Amino acid sequence: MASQTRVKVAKIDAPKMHGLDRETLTRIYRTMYLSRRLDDREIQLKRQNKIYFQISSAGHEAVTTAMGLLLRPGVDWIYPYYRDRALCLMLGVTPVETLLQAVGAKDDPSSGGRQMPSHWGHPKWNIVSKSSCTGTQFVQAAGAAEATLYYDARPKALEQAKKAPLGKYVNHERDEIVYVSSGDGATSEGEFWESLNTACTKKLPLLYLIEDNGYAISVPVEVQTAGGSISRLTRSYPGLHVAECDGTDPLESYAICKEAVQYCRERRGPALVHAHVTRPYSHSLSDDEKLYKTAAEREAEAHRDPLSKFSLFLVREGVLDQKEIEELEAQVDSEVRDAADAALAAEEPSIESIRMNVYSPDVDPTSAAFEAQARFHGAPKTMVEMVAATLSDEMSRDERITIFGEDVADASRHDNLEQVKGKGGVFKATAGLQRKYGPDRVFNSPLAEASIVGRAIGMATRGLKPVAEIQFFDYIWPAMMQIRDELCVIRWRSNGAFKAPAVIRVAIGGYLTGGGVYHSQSGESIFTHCPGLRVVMPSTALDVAGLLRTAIRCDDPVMFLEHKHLYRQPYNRSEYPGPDYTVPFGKARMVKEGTQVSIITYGALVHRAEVAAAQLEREGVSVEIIDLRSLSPYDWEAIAATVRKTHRVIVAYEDMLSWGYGAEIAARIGEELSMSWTLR
Ligand SMILES: Cc1ncc(C[n+]2csc(CCOP(=O)(O)OP(=O)(O)O)c2C)c(N)n1
Ligand SMILES: [Mg+2]
Repeated sequence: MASQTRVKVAKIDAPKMHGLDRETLTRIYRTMYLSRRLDDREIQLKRQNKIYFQISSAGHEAVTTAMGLLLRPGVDWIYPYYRDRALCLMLGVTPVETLLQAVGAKDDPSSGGRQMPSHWGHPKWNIVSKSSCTGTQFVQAAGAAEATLYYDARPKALEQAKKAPLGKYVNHERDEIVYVSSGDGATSEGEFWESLNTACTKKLPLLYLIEDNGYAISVPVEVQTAGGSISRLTRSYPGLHVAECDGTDPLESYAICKEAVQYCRERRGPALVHAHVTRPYSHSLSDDEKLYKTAAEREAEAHRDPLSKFSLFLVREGVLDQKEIEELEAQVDSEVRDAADAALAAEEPSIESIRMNVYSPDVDPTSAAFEAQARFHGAPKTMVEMVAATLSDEMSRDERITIFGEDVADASRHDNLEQVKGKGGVFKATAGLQRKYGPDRVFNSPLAEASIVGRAIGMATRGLKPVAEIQFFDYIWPAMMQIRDELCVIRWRSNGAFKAPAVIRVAIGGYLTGGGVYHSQSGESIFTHCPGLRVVMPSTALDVAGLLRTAIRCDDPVMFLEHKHLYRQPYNRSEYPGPDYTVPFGKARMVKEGTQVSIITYGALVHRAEVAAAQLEREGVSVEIIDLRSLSPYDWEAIAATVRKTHRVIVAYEDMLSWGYGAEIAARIGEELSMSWTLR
């Protein structure tokens, strides 16, 4: 047998094989075949109603297997999409593990049975949990690649990240790269372009693989992409290495991907590989491509099938003979049978486990650990000055903190700071931080909200502590999907394997003279609807210090709402309460005690309630005021206590009257506290 092998090795045409030996060529075919058979088995299981959905990697196996030879398992960071089964197998995910997700098993490493099949994720191999949203991965991958460069320069941040919760999954190596993939259709998402822009601007070690199967469900590529070729469109991006390959040919793919990987590893910038692949099994089992593809089209595709082409090639070139191919396939078939049996026998998650990993199991920001004594000093600060002072103290304590957004830097042209004072935010909330902590920690982003949040998610997933800014609440909407479908659910959907404890600071609210309809919006209830996200809204400078510090030190994503009308008011100022002052989430503040009527409020209405209460007191009415200050979670006990005490309640808030935040509070009071009460 050994001598036979030697004969075969001697026959291999090395340049034609791009230097790959017989063993590697066999491994390539084996993985491609294994991936296809796992898809086939899932399809069978779906038809038997044993799984609920199937989306295959068929036709994509060659380029993703080739990529798997080049990426370093557990070193490079992987943002795959659903057709990357072969890549995941190459990186170390086992056949049983891929099927555990299909059956929704408790031990599915991607999600603990919470996501649909083929939503890859595996902390051991740095495969980051993927949602169903097409395109969200691009900006997160950019954030992850920014973390690569950040850790290169700041080893202390890496040490701190390793000590934080889930620190066992924080890793970094000098020549690591980040991989992100999608289909041709997903490149139409704005996030693709936002990501490319950042990757090229910052020369990120980010490798894009676009697996172009010619269709996005039923929409052909020429309708999807101007000119029909994403590589042609992206060639003018500065510093982007762009290459195109036949993604059904593993050897051509290997050669092309190798150059791209090398380009990124050598820190020359990002690279994009545009691979032409096929999609023989329709979009998913819920789709029938015969409805929109002609028989001729489908037949032409069948001729390009990577599996049949490569097995023929291996035999023709004398790498394997027909009998060896058959033996290998029989072995894989048996492995797939065993894997399916094991997956079908696997335990399901318990019903009670559904609530696990919505929030961090390690840090409870509502706990007594966040109660602290203020140690006041210095002149009184306004709310906006307190934001800057608190950020500054936290940055000196924790090198993982990065600050970015629109206009947050003092001056992007760092040398200008010798001559100019610096901007530091349109409200000056981040003034002086770049000057003090450097342009790699405090920097301006392009004007692109989805990527501000998406990049923050990528950085936070890798252990950093981004504090990103959305300049005005009115412009948060491009980031909505990143917030709703990614930021607040990555921990839950990965069953606790990944998290994104970023802080998103947002200037919110009205009462800004001349602000008009697009500088005055509120809408906090939209975000308190999002499980996994903490939402706080301080009304005083002291609470800014306490709650912002808690936001940074906690292990959940936090939306930190800063009412811009309150930024510079004299009535809510405070001396600085010291570098360790925190306020727990979910604890209301008693603004003023009274006996006859309660006002439950927060934000800009706290002061207005105080003014109204003073007027009422003059008329002989005793008013109690509660400032919720934390909206999710909120302090139901404080609400119940004051309502039970006064038996009359006004819920005063700036958000929409109908379907607004206060409507929920009023409804709960009506439902749970039976007594006479008045609602305004
Ligand atoms: C944001 C978003 N919009 C729509 C969908 C529904 N959807 C899922 S896959 C898909 C087509 C993706 O096509 P492409 O990127 O070419 O990948 P392919 O499936 O062809 O590999 C669509 C529209 C989604 N999951 N997410
Ligand atoms: Mg496609």
